[in-house]
Amino acid sequence: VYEHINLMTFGRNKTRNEMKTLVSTKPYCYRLFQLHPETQERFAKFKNLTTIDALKSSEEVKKHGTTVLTALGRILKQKNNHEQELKPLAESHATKHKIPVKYLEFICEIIVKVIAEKHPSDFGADSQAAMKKALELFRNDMASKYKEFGFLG
Ligand code: MNH
Repeated sequence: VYEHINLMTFGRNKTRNEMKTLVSTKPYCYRLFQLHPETQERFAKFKNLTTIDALKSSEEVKKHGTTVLTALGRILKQKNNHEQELKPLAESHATKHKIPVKYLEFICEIIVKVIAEKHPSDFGADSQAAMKKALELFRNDMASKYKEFGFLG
């Protein structure tokens, strides 16, 4: 399904490091919590971060953002052959962290928005649409795995 997704439009002439900078994580990790405070409640380790400033400057939040994007990047790169990467992620998010699909939708939306804001010339309408589609497929697969683990998310 991922074949038609031209994620490469987004990264065609970029080296790995340039891609990393492009998708720098800091701005959206706190934005999820800012826009959707209920999502922060799922993170025991971020309980002490009660102000936007604290969230913005937290190295822990930044580090978690990198963890998330690294995992997401690995999955997207596999273009649909992601069963092995997706399964443990779906399992932990269904049975341990209990993250509803709606929350995945929130973070995906923010990821696209932030990249578009930060890099308008590298991430135009086509790339945005491709990325949105890819993330939608990712969420659908997460949702069906969730069901296998008995979480209706
Ligand atoms: Mn998430 C941990 C990837 C969305 C809440 N998440 C992890 C880990 C990875 C990860 C990798 C570390 C390994 C593991 O526990 O499985 N998370 C993702 C990806 C997305 C994602 C790729 C979507 C894209 N996660 C979300 C959302 C929430 C969330 C949305 C909450 C609203 N995640 C968690 C929590 C942990 C976690 C809570 C555990 C954090 C900790 O205590 O270290």
